[in-house]
Amino acid sequence: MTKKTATNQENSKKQQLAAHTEDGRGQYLTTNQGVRINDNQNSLKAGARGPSLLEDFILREKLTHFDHERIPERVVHARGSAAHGVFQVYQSMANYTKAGFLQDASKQTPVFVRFSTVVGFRGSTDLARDVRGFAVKFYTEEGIFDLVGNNIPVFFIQDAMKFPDLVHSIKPEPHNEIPQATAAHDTFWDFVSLMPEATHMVMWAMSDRAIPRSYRMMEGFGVHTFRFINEAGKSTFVKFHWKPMLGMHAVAWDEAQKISGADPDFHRRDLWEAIEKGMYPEWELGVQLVAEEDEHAFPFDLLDPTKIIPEEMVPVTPIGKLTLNRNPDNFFAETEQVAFHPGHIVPGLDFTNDPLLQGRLFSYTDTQLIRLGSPNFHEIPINRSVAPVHNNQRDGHMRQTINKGIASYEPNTVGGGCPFQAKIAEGGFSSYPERVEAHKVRERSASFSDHFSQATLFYRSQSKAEQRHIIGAYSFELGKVNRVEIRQRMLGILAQVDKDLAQAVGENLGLEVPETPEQPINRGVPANADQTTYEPQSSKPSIERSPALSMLFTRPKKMGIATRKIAFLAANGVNDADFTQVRAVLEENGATVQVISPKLGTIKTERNEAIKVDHSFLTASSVLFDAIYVPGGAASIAGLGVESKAIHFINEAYLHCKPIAASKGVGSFLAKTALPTGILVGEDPGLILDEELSALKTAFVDAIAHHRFWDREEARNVPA
Ligand code: HDE
Repeated sequence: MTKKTATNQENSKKQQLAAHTEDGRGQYLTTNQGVRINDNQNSLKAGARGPSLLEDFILREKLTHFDHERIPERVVHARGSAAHGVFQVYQSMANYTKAGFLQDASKQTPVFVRFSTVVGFRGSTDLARDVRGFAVKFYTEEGIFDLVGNNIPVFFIQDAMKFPDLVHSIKPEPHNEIPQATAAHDTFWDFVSLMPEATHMVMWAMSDRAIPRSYRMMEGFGVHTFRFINEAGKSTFVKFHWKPMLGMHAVAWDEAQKISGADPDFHRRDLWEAIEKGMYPEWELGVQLVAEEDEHAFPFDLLDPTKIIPEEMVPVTPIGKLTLNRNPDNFFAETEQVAFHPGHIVPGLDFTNDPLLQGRLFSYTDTQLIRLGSPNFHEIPINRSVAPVHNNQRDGHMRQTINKGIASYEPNTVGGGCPFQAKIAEGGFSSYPERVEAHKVRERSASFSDHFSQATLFYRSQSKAEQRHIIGAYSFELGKVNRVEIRQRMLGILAQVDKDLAQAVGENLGLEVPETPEQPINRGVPANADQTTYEPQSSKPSIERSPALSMLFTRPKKMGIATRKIAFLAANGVNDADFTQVRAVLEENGATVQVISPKLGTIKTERNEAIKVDHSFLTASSVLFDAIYVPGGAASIAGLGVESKAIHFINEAYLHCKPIAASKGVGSFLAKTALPTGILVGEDPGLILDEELSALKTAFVDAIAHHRFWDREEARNVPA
């Protein structure tokens, strides 16, 4: 992440938004009609103790507007956070696409990016185990392009027809609206255990990808195969990837559940604070390109959204960079009212026949009509194109544009034939003339029926720790399922993916995995169809292992500790050198230090310097920090030693495999915690407990950059 000057943030979209931005500072309070208000405290009454008068237009206007403040939340992806930024291509992509924003390395395209969870309601927690939305609106000079993706590169289902079923199964159960923001209940697992096509995506959702440390530390994917179209009209298949410069990091599942209580806004706050501090989050846009003639060169179908193209088969080429550099001014006006649509594309891009994508092309406009209430949602400032908009669409609720002239049809002569069509050479959009010759059928292509091999590839490509977490996640989620037959059916599916995985989950659930499990039955079959044509086909993964699928094998482009949050546990009498030197080195590296003490206010160092306390143990929790440091100072150590929450703080950070550093002389306090002593400490590079100050500083920074020490999980037995 880099610190940028404010001038980089000036762009056409910002200027456009400025015209719609209101600032009440230094202004009179008025009604919506602009009348200055003299009394905003009392309604109009017949006598001070008398009845209110209907005539009170100020009260009526205020209450009416308030009564209508809420709009329907998104049916999925309701909870989200967004930011403004820019996208810049590294070099011209003209060989593949004529899209204007991908031609010129000196051009910055304004963007607005919204991250979201999928299942929970608007007020739910950020740390749910869930897929994350990663939706990018490019305000290009040729119109709006929305890349409406997720942080997982595949989807649960292959055909849009199943989307309402999927969402109904994962949302809270309809009779009692329980549980909130989680798949861990009977209806979801009932559905996916009957739909083997979901197996691959469910595997990703059970992995650490579904509990990211930060929106800034997760990947994004366009999921479907799209098309690039160049000036000559040649088409190349393309899959889009966003790769975070900070690398990918997750929290522990136990930690995620506790963060949901301690700070349900954890990801929202993290994104907001990073941008406010000028530590701008960055991603590289990568593409996997497949020549048109290679459409059938793979053992899977490019149109099947439950499949990836392994990066080892087609590398991801970085083509540009996304930087988020400005927080929204108003959550509702921008983040809530932004309307994404995979059908918003510009010349140089086109769709494929992926049946999931095709259904999405209908759904997103339709959903904005109910959510934003009018076909004029494109006129809401955050949704406005910076390219000029001229057409003969007219009227409707809340129309903003004042269209001049009498010609609202085309062709016309009374308006001079305007607005007129653009030739392709003038930037007019034309669809790729793909040849289609077929019967009209409701069918699933046989090339979509391998449901397990990429799930196997994913599982086998994970590190030991990641596999352990996947086993834990299945065991947790299925443990929340009440009907044993659903758990058993899921074990049958897992057995198709990996026997050891099924065995480990089965053991945790107290269920047997049969020696030769039966092939799971696909229940997602049309009434008249031949069941055999819909049976899941097991085939060998096209490659044995794909290191790119593991979060731990994928190294960040920018290693470092910028924006990491470090808790210093200290009380009165803290050692000056320990405190100031370690703080200095962390802050020089861009990390944030917060002082946690038994009480709020200030503490005094050994040399009587005052230090501001950021949190008492009452409002702080180890789960909100990336690493912990305990400076020396006999009185400070004694003060912490009588604070059970300080001991719990350390134990919990240890449980979650975080770096912990303590200066020499802190032993009496550490002895009260569950940290290992002696030789065992040396075996864990995340514990820096007996080093001189200079060595401690270097080792601690390295350990924080490493993020987590998951190997600790194998031996650990921590009372936290
Ligand atoms: Fe969406 N999806 N989706 N989706 N989706 C919506 O549109 C839908 C799918 C995604 O931050 C809705 O404006 C259907 C895949 C994101 O505002 C709705 C199908 C992917 C967001 C909708 C899918 C996504 C949405 C709800 C299957 C990843 C949030 C509110 C045919 C590639 C965008 C809204 C934001 C939102 C429909 C499947 C990503 C109802 C019918 C696959 C990131 O229109």
